[in-house]
Amino acid sequence: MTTAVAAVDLGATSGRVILGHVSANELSIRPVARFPNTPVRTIDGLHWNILELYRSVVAGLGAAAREEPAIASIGIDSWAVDYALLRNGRMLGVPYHYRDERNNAAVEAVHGLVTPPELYAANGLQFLPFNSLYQLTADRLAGSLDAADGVLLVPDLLGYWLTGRKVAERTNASTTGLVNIATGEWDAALLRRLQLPASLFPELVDAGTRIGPLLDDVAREIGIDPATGVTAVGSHDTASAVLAVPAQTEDFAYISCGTWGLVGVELERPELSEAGRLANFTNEGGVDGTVRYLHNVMGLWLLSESVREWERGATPISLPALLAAASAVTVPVAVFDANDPRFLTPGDMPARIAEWCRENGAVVPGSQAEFVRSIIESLAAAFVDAVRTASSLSGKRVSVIHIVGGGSQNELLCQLIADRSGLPVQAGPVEATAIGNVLVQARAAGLVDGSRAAMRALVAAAFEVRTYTPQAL
Ligand code: ADP
Ligand code: LRH
Repeated sequence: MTTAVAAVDLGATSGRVILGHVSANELSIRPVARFPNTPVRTIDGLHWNILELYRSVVAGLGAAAREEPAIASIGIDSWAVDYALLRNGRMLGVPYHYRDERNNAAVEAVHGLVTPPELYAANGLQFLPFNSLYQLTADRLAGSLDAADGVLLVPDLLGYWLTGRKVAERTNASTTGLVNIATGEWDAALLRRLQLPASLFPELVDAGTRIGPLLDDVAREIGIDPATGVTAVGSHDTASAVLAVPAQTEDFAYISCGTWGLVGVELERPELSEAGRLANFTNEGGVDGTVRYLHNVMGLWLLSESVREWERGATPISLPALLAAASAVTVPVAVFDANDPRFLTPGDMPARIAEWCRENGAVVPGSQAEFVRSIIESLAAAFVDAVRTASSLSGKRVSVIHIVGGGSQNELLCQLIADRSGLPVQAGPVEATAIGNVLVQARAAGLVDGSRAAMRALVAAAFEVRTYTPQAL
């Protein structure tokens, strides 16, 4: 029997296809394809290049099949909230990027129909202006829903194109704001109040469900046995990442750190207090019915968007060199509010940071190195604040902070989190999301023991995790 599965993991900045090998005491991953995920701005806004992503996924699966002809299954995860509209199975238009600015009017329209406290009681979600319910309302107001008879979130859309079967995987569906926090089903009453047709939304399935075999044409294009199935994984990337946190204790907080910093704790039941709502903490669906009680911190988007600005018309910047220069900065730098909404949309991030500093009486960073230092200090402060708030709101003790994802390679960031929190920080694995994707498939294929603790022990044994010990500030 094969022990191989293929994980497709699409982040907001890049995507990869990874081969995972799993047995009771072995877990290894091998990246077989990496590709950029570059959004496209047109006259009608900011979009994902979804066809290019699909082409890259199919090509990447082809590379996986050449290395490992017998793959037990394929799983797909991506960033949350974004979707395609469909009619008779055909995609209508090009999916919007959640950083598109069309949601502002929709937020007001939604809150005119259902107040924020009512929304929180129904869906348990933090307010993010791009939660799918606002985007769908923007579509409704633009008349775009009139022609639609279906909605699929990005991983479900790609799964549909691979298999012909339309479903909504629950962890990602929870980020729409339209799944009821108590029942785990589409919230019919909320949909009615928001004037969104319930018929748009497909059957909800749990991570681990087999979606179906590949379509014959697709299997031929990939070069793989058409019986190879697509399995629903924690298709919200953050759900997969949290599953693969190599925690050896119950008392952990996590930071899933890439484009975003998703900071929180894992709970067995939702935490729906008014204090949590006001602190903008979310109850997103985790694998196995767990709750990801977390807050979205702006994340390394602040850094990547600054680098994009500095590289405009100039030579490319080396990230390791920039981070080394930031580590060497000795002057005190501004700690700005990384959660400020002005940082959400694409644009000149250093200018926005400088603007924040001027408005708040802080010293504007004087060089690229100082800007980067200021960004990393500010992220560390926001992360530690979110860990403390998650712990106090949920009552969950935290004795260690795990950081996973691309940001776990940022040594300065990891050390500053340890220093500011006074807690040990365990960094890695970088590819936690793909690993969580692999693990759910491996469990569904019977390759690995079912408990989350057993899966996390496997991750801890298989991947290097670096410990940062708090130093006095
Ligand atoms: P996403 O899944 O959101 O696309 P990733 O988890 O891939 O994000 O993380 C991407 C981030 O990781 C980059 O924005 C960058 O800041 C950070 N990163 C990548 N490589 C390195 C590195 N060698 N050292 C430090 N940070 C890195
Ligand atoms: C991280 C992420 C996050 C969402 C955002 C849209 O990639 O999925 O959890 O809030 O993208």
